[in-house]
Amino acid sequence: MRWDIFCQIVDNYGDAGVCWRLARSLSSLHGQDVRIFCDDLPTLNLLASGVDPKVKDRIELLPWEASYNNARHPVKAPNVVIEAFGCELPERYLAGLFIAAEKPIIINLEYLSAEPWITEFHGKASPQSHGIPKYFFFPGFQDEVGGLLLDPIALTGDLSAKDIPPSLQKDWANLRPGAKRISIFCYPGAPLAKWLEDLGSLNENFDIVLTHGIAQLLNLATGKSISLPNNIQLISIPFVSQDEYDWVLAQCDFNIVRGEDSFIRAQLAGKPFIWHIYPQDDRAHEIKLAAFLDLYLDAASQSLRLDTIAAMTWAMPSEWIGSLEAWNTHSQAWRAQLLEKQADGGLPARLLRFVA
Ligand code: TRH
Repeated sequence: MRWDIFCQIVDNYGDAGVCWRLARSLSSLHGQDVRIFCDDLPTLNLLASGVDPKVKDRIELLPWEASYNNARHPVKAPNVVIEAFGCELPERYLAGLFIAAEKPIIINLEYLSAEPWITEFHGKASPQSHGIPKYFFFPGFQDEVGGLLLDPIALTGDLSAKDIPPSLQKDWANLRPGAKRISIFCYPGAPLAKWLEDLGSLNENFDIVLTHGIAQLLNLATGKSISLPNNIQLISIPFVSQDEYDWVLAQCDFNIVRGEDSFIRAQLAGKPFIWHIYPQDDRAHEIKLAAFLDLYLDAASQSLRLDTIAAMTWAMPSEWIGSLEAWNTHSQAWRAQLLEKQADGGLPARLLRFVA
């Protein structure tokens, strides 16, 4: 089938990250023809860079306007149109669909959630005055919903420590053998300086991999360059491609992640993590975090449960680090459970079955 994915970048990288991962899975795991129309092509290209041309060249990454300016458009009407995160389709593109011989199906791909209510709404029709069928599709953890975005890398776990991406070789050479590795990709507002100072009070070496922009966040928060004891080494890495960032997550002992896509990758890496959830004005994120923790910690002991909740709500590391080993074992079991529950192929495969 032919798929058109519409991606509007509201902020940050998650919108592009999810669309690219979906496009790639549909194309390379399921042989689908995919085009992405994006209002910020440079960001999308950055995430998708470094991918084997055999994979990348089969997916068309196009500017938003190409969806209605492209002369080939009327003869290449898609079978499925994805509105990622409910973005609105360009009117002129929609007008082209009205005159297409065969009408496509439109999918409103929603935000990921662990909340129970999504089981009621997943797959429901969203009738439109224009008459083209449209449905809600909710990614999630439960069996009855749209699943998780499994991609070829998650399935093979093919992220060997030896294959250091060229863009990271210089920084990776600074890592100290035996030091615990922590990567950080969070939003402004995390109490990072205090968190790192507390880590510095522990009797262990930590190498802290700061993703693009995090060092500036730290300096802004403290108003000066932060000074930390010698057991803490800060290593700033550049913004890398999505594959390279997945590799970083797999090489660290602990990851701080955020949003939606890195949150899932951290779980598939099978390592303990802090999810810095996207903050919402109405505090809806607190309910979302609690719903996830309910599922994630269902099989955990009482002490691991309390320590994980403390860590996820930014308690200082000294308060919960004693549970790290148990948390590590739990993370591996959680990864195995996720893969088992998504053995049907997860989101891309469920989307295909839904459309069929
Ligand atoms: O960037 P995010 O915070 O994205 C979002 C947006 O805020 C979005 O509006 C919101 O709806 C959503 O979160 C919930 O976090 P996320 O989802 O983890 O996306 C980041 C993407 O960037 C992910 O695909 C990984 C990728 N990435 C790289 O490719 N290279 C890098 O160096 C880093 C740090 C990330």
